[in-house]
Amino acid sequence: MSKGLVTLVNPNLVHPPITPYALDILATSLEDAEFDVDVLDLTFSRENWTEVVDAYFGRRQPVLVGVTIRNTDTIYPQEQRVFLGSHKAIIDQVRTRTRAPVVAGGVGFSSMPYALVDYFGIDYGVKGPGEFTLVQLAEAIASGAPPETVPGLLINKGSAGVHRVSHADPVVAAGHVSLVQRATPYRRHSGRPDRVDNQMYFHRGGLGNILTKNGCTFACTHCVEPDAKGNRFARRAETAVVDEIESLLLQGVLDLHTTDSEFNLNITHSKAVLREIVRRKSRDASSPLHRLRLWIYVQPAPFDAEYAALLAEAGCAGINVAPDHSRPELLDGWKVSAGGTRFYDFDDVRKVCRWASEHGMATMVEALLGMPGETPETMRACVDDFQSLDATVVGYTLGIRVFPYSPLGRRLAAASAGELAVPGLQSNDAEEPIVLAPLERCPNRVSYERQFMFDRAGRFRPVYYFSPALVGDDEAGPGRRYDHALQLLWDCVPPHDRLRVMLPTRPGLSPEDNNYADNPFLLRLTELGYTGAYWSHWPKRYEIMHEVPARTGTR
Ligand code: B12
Ligand code: SF4
Repeated sequence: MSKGLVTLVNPNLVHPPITPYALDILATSLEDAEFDVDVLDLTFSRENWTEVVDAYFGRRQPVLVGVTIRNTDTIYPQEQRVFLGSHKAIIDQVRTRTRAPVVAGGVGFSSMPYALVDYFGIDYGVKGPGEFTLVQLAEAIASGAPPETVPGLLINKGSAGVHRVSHADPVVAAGHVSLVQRATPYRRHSGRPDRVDNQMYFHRGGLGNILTKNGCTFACTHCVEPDAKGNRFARRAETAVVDEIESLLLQGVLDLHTTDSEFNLNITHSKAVLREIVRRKSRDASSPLHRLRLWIYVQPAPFDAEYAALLAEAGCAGINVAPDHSRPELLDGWKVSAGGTRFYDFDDVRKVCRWASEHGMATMVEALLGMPGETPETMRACVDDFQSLDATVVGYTLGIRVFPYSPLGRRLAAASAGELAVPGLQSNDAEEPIVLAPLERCPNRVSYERQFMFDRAGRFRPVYYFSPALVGDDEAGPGRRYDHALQLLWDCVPPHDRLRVMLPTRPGLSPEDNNYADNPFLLRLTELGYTGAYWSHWPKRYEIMHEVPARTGTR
């Protein structure tokens, strides 16, 4: 007999749509624990989500509602669009239709969980992997046990604030390994109204997704992931991963993007997953794995010739590598292991591109410009180095989103000390100088986290960092801070090489845009039936934008 119904809501209204993988994982664990589960996916109801919410809760009353918050905002410096307002509107609507408690989780949520439990006015939150904690919460609710019995749970105590039930073991609290279901495949579905429709996402977004491990043991200065996901690798059994890949392929989801923080860290496990794919392919000529096109996120190291060959044999179509920069003086102390040691140099990037090209795999290489210490000279040098790579596409981002628990966020809050407007702190919507207080000077975590997203009046004002040495003398307000550097960057890239380059833009500078959220080129791609990582089609963007939608199949 079922222990009760749990409803899982996806409030992500951004297109092209991205499969809310988390809900498949959570649904698998809840089902295994004998709960009924409904997924209420609002991504394809952007225009009429209110009616969809009302109709659903008119029909079904759960014991618990779970909401996944994948992104807080675009983290795109020239746009700085925040999604929290629409998420809150959806949560508010849900709460008018049911008295069931509401719990939120997700990677975006986990980057500022106390502030978001408070802002959404919800009952509970889960930072990091949720599959075991959510089941424990549902069990507690079903059996009438107090939520304080659920380790790791954030509880909203109203005027007494948001509190977290501590884990007995601090390693579990930060590493999250034992909170990840690693043994068996997550159940993926298509065409079921009460589950994530994986095939629909593939047809409308061109990609499916697969997780091989959770977390990251590194400590790169700008990155939220070790804190938000877990600072240890929770490696899934490779047979479970490949079973799940087969299940998606049999549903017609042929392009899969890894959702690991980085697929090549830890490389031994990554090779084990690839070997399992290769083993099954070579054993069975009719295996669905022969149709796999895999798209991966990696760091420049570790990477070797054997790895490149395995990737190609397994069906990897494209590699997205994020070296951030080429200059050692900027990478030192920026891209680092937990011990503070840099783990690659620019030569490693050249090797990745060379090996990929030898095996016919596409590459996207990403630079992150504007970090502390960046000057027009280091930026020019970085562009020259990146343009010299044998890469399919090179992408540049100008400016860095600052989160409460990234090393950069903590460092800037310490420097600001609740008093100083540290040079480089920026937000397009700032109406006053940005001052950040470190955690120990804040009355609680809600107020520490809030200052990275809201101003003192409660308006959205996401905080970014942009090296002051890149700003022109005639800056005309916070939203125009990037103008000089944008122009310089565009001037650095020779026109004959622009086709393969993704440059940031501001309105009026170019019709191009490398922001994934509601990007006209990406929407066009999926309308035309293109699949795979969007960047792989970037060099053909002008032809594609003029193409007539003639087919319904995929390409
Ligand atoms: C792969 C990836 C992409 C790929 C996705 C490909 C695909 N088809 O899936 C691409 C390149 C397309 C992409 C695009 C974008 N991405 Co992205 N992406 C990722 C990445 C690496 C994996 C996301 C993922 O699926 N993880 C696996 C799932 C299973 O994990 P999860 O969602 O965290 O779920 C677990 C827990 O969080 C928890 N949980 C989740 N929901 C819930 C709900 C409840 C109730 C509970 C209890 C628990 C819970 O349990 C789950 C299972 O353990 C993450 C970083 C990361 N390591 O997670 C960034 C990340 C999520 N992306 C990010 C961003 C900003 C974007 C874009 C907005 C960028 C842009 N401007 O274009 C777009 C969003 C587009 C959209 N439509 O939503 C940011 C979000 C930051 C933030 N604070 O908002 C991240 C964190 C990257 C970063 N370091 O900044 N992305
Ligand atoms: S950027 Fe660094 S810390 Fe972040 S996921 Fe990648 S390797 Fe880990």
